[in-house]
Amino acid sequence: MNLNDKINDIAAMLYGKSIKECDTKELYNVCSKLAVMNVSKDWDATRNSEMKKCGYISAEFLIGRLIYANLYNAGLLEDVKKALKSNGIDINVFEEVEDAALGNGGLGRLAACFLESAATVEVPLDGYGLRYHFGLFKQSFLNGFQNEEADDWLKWGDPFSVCRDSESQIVEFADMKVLAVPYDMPVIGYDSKVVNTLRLWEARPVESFDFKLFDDMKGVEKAISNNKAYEITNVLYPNDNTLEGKILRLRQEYFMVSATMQDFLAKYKKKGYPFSEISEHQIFQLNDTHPVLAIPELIRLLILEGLSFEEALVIARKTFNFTNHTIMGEALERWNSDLLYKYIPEVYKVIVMLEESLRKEVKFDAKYYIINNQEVHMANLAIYVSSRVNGVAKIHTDILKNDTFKKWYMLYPDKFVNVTNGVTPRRWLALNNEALSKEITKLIGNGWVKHLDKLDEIDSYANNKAFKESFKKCRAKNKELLSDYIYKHEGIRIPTNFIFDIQIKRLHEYKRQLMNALSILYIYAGLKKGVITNFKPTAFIFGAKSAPGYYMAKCIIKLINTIADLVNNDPEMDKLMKVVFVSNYNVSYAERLVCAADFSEQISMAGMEASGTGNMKFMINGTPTLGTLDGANVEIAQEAGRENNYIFGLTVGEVNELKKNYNPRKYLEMDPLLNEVVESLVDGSLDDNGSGAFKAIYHSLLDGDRADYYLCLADFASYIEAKLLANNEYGTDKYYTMCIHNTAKSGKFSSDRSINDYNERIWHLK
Ligand code: 26W
Repeated sequence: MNLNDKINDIAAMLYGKSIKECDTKELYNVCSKLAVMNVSKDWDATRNSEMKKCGYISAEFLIGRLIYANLYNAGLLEDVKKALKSNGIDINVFEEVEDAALGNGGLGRLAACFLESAATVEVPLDGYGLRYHFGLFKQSFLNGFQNEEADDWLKWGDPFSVCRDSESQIVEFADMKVLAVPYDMPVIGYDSKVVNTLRLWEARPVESFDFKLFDDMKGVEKAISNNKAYEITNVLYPNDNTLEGKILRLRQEYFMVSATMQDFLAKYKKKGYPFSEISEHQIFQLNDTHPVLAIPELIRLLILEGLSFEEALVIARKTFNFTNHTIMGEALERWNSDLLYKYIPEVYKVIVMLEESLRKEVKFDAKYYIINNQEVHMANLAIYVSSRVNGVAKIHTDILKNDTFKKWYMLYPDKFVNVTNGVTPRRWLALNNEALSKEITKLIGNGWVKHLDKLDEIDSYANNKAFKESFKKCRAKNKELLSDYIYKHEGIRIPTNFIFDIQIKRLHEYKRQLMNALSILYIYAGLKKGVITNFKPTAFIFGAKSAPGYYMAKCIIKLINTIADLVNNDPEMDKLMKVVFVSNYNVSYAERLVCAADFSEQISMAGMEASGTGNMKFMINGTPTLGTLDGANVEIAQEAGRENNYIFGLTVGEVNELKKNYNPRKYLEMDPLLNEVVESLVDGSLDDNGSGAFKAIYHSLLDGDRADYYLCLADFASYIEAKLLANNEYGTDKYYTMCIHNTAKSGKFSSDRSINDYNERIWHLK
């Protein structure tokens, strides 16, 4: 049957229409189902195969828009494009389809890249998580302040999922029982027979499922209890890097892992293997501490099966591995003991047993115990039981070993391994950068899509005139597309002959969007005074969401929007500078931004960014990094050569040294222009609508014992120097050579490599 007929059949089945009659939403559902049907045999085969598997348990899977990636990976994209075209439909209509934003930022997007890569390199890795009804909020600006709205992603339907309600589980809290209903998505790899599963659990009231369990409740009581059940998977917590010690968050975490562990054990028992052999068939990777309750939950379930605590612990120790994604104190999860005892007492009892077992084994500083100060430290629990613990970039793993978890490392040196993060080259080069992909393929064939190391073959063209010319054209084309898109969505026109200097990531003080903002004010003032000359016109582009309750981050958004107003409305700046804060930055926006960037801002205070993955996306697309020696920037500079990036600022060692005795005012005394810029926060030249936002920023920089905690002022001089050097070198022959070196040397940052590393060092599958 030809594709046209197939598509029409699906349209007829779903909507009783031909595709010509379908609207965009219907078309989207039809074409998605086509991809699912196409892989259904391989999906069955993978699901039912007897090989050892790994479950990647994560509270977040930031999968974004799946339609293009799935069609592409299934080998259907070009044919579907043609089939739609023959019906007068442009496949670009799917750009309207909203992202599934079931994650906050790096950790969630990493989980999505990992699943795609595992399917591609044929590693049996399944995802387990939560099916949030509302994903990360949609962002708009009101007077330059962030405004949040609900993200109703399901209004587009959920065509990639199937609901397997016969595999539902019941999760018990002390005060309620909840039904966990699984929705499964096939994870389609590129050119691969392995189709893994992403299983997301949805919470529903148990009542309609088993009336007897609720016999003792009536009327209103039942209604309240029903609502409480739905509440659990209603919304994704929008905090990135801050702990929310709330009961609902605890319920989410326990709900996710209890459903996952029960589901696994039920299937395992059917197969009839002994419990002692669990880790030969199934292991789990815990994505940060959010799923760590899986450990006591599995032990609890094994004890119910008749094992002793000691036997169950031996099994758990072989079954779990743990990834840490941040060293920020405020993000390390601790749960109040009373809260755990109140809502999941049986699990808490197991945690107490683990604590006793740990105390028998070692004498530690208090902060290393699982239960300390009436709180359960999830990272300590995870490290104690896990077989392997990993950081996400070399420098990050070193910090874990030598600092954050030092005593653990001394106790169990072999537990600690590094696996540097990566990103999928299908989404982050092949699909988002059509122009450059074509040129690369022309030169070296398309093997790079599956083996990104092959990009090294273009390195010898870094000085080739013709290739440089075509690289330049690709960039220009992408900038045009982005400029149009930004005009359409933000109402601001960025001339494409401007340098596109881009910082996109969650808004956080440690990521130092504020330092970038101050540098823009500094350049603005410098240009006006004529002390900065020969400046090439630049558009400073930001994209970021702030956690709704993160006051300082919200102040910084307001500041950048205010600077944008100032600069964009100044006729003197018309041919020199633009500033744009794009609204509702998300995965799909990122795809357009990373392929159009001339410089990638990765400017966190050294020691703070565990890895970063945006930095890798820019590098693969040939954009030099303007960055500190933090996270994976270190490895990026190593791979590409430091001379092909703009590296500046204090190193981790220097940061630690300086922090012993830091005086931010010193830097203002040394640089009168910087002083002027900082004073402009409070001297009335910038209007924060009477909110006090800029005064708050001013104080955070200069007052109290946390003054300029992230060293924006200490790093400022070297930042400006690097930024102006980059500006100066932009557009030259040397610049494009640098760009090509970056793409050529980016092979390491494929998440295919990360998955292979996990498999070799930790999972040992296949
Ligand atoms: C409990 C609240 C909370 C929420 C999110 C705590 C911690 C988080 C995440 C761990 C934050 C996060 O996304 N970390 C990022 O993980 C990426 C993938 O490894 C790294 O590239 C980023 O550097 C790191 O900030």
